[in-house]
Amino acid sequence: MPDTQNQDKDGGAQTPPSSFRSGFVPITGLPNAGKSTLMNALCGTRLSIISDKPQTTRNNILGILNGLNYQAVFVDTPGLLKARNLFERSMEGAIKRAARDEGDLCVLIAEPGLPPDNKIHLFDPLKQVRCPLYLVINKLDKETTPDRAKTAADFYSKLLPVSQVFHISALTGGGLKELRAAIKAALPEHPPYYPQDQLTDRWEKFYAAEIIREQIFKQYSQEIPYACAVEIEVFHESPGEDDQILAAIHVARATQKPILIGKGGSAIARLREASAKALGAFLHRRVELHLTVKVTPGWQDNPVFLKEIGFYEKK
Ligand SMILES: Nc1nc2c(ncn2[C@@H]2O[C@H](COP(=O)(O)OP(=O)(O)OP(=O)(O)O)[C@@H](O)[C@H]2O)c(=O)[nH]1
Ligand SMILES: [Mg+2]
Repeated sequence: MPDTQNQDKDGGAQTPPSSFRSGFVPITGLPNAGKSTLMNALCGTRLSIISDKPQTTRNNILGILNGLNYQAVFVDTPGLLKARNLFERSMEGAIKRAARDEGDLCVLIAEPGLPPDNKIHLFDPLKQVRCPLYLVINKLDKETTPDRAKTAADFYSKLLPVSQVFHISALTGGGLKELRAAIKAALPEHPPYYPQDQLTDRWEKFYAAEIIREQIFKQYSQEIPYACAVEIEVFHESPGEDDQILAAIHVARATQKPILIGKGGSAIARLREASAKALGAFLHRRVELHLTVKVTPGWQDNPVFLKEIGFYEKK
């Protein structure tokens, strides 16, 4: 569980004043648009894992920003996708629930330029959002052609009921102050949904699995990160001793196991070392990590397995 105080920079308050604003703000967009980077930047804490590969985030993760007289509950969602199996359908359901049904304000984050033609239909659910829709054009730090930001703004504003447009860099923080202020202004009057020192709805075990997954995304290429699911089998804390964490990495096919393990176990040893270091930094404790690789054929279509590892949410 992250321990950084996520009070908004304009100061924090623990007692909600009478005109308190609070609401849910789903962040949606195509894979790799920068949703997780944006949520982390808005909350000032690293809550969601990030990689340069698409489809890193797999389920809805809350990031709670506590301000002086408001609480914004951001919902980082998986990238908009065309589901090919039960696992991806559960991701798709999570996006639709957040963006279409549960949001008080929806943030659509997009890269400059036009989306690929074959992805345009993925935005259809956003045509029916019941809340205001903010369009956020991201990655302007690396954009050398200003016209492409305008092209994106025009395209999405025509396609969807966009109420305001913002230009930002989630990576450098450019434009975030204005976006944060506009988000605050759009929240309905409501008491805080969560205690005002809470940062997220997920706990250490979930983060342990996510941190190992992030290292898998960093270390392996092609289909391997997508074939893996991480299950924390043991998470044992004992005062004065290193945490003992036993994690199983499930792969979908037997041929993927030797790739994950590498020659003489070299790849899995590197993964274990990098993951233990990242977990130790996250938990502020030393971690003894054990990894096993299990072949769980077709886990992406196995409802019992998906439920066990927390990815199968009801529609
Ligand atoms: N240059 C630049 N890169 C960015 C910016 N925001 C995000 N990125 C990079 O874009 C990649 C994807 O970022 P994520 O935050 O993981 O994107 P996402 O939309 O959550 O992706 P999925 O979870 O896979 O759908 C990472 O390599 C980020 O570092 C930005 O403002 N500028
Ligand atoms: Mg993400």
